[in-house]
Amino acid sequence: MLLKKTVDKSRMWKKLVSHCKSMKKEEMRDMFEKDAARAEKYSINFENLHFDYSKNRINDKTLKYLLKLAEDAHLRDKIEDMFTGKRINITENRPVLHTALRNRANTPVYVDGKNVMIQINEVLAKMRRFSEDVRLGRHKGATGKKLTNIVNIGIGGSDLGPVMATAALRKYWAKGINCYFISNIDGTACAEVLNQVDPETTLFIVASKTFTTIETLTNARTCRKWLVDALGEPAVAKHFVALSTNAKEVEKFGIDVNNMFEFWDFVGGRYSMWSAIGLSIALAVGMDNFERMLEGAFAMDEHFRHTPFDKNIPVIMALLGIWYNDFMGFKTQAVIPYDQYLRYVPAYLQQLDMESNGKFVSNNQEFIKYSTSPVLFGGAGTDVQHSFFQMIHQGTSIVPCDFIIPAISHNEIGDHHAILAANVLAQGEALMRGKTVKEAYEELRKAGKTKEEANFLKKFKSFPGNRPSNTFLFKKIDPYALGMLIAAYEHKIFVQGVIWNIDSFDQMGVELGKQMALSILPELLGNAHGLQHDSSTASLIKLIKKLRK
Ligand code: G6Q
Repeated sequence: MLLKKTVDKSRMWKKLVSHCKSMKKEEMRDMFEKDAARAEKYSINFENLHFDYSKNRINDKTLKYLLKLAEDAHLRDKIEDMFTGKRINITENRPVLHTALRNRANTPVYVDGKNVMIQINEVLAKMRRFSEDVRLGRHKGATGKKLTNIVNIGIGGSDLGPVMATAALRKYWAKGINCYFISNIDGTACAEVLNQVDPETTLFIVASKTFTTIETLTNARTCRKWLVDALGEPAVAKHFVALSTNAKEVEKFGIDVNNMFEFWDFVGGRYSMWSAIGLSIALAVGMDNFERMLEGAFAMDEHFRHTPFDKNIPVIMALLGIWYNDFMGFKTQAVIPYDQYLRYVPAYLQQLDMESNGKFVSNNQEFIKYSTSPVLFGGAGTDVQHSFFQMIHQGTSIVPCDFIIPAISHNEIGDHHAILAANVLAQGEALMRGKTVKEAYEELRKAGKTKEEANFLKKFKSFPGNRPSNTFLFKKIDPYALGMLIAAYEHKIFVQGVIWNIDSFDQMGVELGKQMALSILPELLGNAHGLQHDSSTASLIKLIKKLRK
């Protein structure tokens, strides 16, 4: 179902533009003062998640218009299209079924008349068998030792999910197990991991959907050689497995297809940690915990699919993002987990959001004139309070923040968690309230400054406030909660893609650079000349070659 008019020409968009003009004058401070029930009104409780979106520059009218914008985009139908396997990735003509990977109800999902749940369940069962065999020492290395070092070789979607989730679930790792990740083509990535592990106890997982990615294959070849040099060719069968959609290339690389864990074209790279790509997670935390993560994601899927939009966490997250990005003009988004284990969540979401929605062509093949993906960044609190928070509080650009905090830490030591929680709450409140110049002056006077000193400092010490944030409060970050959290962001991104009328599931924008790298490579290796480059690139090539001589 293609929309005839671009969304920015729609009636609701125009209404939002004019509504935004009046909302720009509103202060959240006042809105909270006038309405004692604001927090309750603009919060959603779902299982162990409390989502508070009251510290946003919105009122009922804003939400009404935004919700209508979603309806006008036929969001309800589009959600069903995704869950039921319609080919919504239109440029690649593929269904988008990461939701089937965690469909714990096991209801059939059909692609070309075939119930994909059968193959999904088979791979899950194979993952269970293998991860238990390794964890219990039944699958041993070539010299009879238990495999305790797990090295995932993959990049982008075949790396970031496992990196993020294994770190997030560190507390659930089996005793004695260690996880390493090699993604970058920089030889340092390989060297640093290989320096730490022992071939006899190391399992290499080559994770690549296509099995043609130059970084992953180069790294995998280096690791394979390292292993063969130490233990001989037959060791490969015990020490290497592959996660891929491409059995032919896996075999060509020299991994037995029996040691391959399959997934399929309907799983996008950045949506693949729920598939065989999650094998390193399952090895680290055990298959039961991996499946708990799937269950959490499934719970969020069900919430997203069946809850009215005004009480629907991913839908509200998406609409707020659109409100800021397209109307208020706040084009960045920070994600700040106040949980050390979640420190890679911002990097994970950076890919998920920006690779999915960083698009400039609509599904109607038109160049888009409105703003799509935000620039997403972040890091763990409280660390980031001591780095970029200066800009978030007093900079001239406004950055809506998502704060994520568990009520209970995995490491309850003294007052650590209370201090952590006090900080996240303080940030949200400070951003919202700010501090007027008058308040700053009075505070300075109270602190004993002279009138002159206070007058000099009062503006520097003031905070504009009226800066938005959402708070995601979980009871504890367990595998289930992690699944819920990540699925909520996936669906947020989906909703935004629907409203922006873009294909959130391709990534054509990464191709040009790859193509050009392939043409520059032979020049750097010294066996090609004369390719046409701009003068800057040409002289950089020359200089690198000279410096490497
Ligand atoms: C994600 C992207 C991309 C992909 C990597 C690795 O959605 O498609 O990040 O995951 O390029 O690709 P392979 O898994 O095919 O090696």
